[in-house]
Amino acid sequence: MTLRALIFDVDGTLADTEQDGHRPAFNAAFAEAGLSWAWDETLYGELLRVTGGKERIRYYAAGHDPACAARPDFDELVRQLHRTKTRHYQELVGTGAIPLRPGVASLILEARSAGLRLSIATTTTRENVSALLEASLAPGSAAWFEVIAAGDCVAEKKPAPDIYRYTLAQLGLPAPACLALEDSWQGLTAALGAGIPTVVTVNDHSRDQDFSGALAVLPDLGAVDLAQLFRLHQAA
Ligand code: XBP
Ligand code: MG
Repeated sequence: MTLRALIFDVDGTLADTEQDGHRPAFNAAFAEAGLSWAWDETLYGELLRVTGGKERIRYYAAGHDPACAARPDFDELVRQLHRTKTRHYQELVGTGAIPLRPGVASLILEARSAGLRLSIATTTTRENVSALLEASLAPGSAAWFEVIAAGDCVAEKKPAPDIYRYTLAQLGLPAPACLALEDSWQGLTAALGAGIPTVVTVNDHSRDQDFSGALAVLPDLGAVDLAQLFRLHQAA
């Protein structure tokens, strides 16, 4: 089937946002709330197994601070921490401190020129996606993406296929007419679960994960151009 749309994951695929973006934003939110929690790089690498910021906070609290997790206002605390974390993340990303990964901008520009439809399927929030695109791709570039499926718009986060099914429904396209770009096992599993052919670009967190079923596993998007992605998609 002819390729009609690219669906990009955000964290780890468009940019290495986790260790230098999300992690310090979580830590700033914990400090602001008077919590003594601090996520170092090693711990955060382990916590990335859990997708979604609120889910990650809950998982950490259950294992490391059960007294806090048992507080009657714990649900509200998690929501408040996540709101604060999102504010810190946007401030940080808004400075342009987190560049896009190699090949990302040129692929997006090439796909736009070729008339391919562009969309996003991510676990993070829509505001975070816009902040990154506007600061690190181009002002106004969030509008280049016809569908930005983000965060809590579905019940189950990756590796569940929900966010990709939602994206397909919004695009009005069948899965084989799309190509997903992902960086993690959770993301690949979500995209394949929705039947979408997927190319993986690995990063420091994901390079040892199992990417069975991917069309290709690449170091970054600088390793391919659009014509090669079309060929990979056609061979699927
Ligand atoms: C990866 C994630 C995200 C971020 C945090 O998302 O698991 O949860 O780490 O974002 P992606 P929030 O699907 O883009 O790879 O705190 O906004 O949830
Ligand atoms: Mg990702």
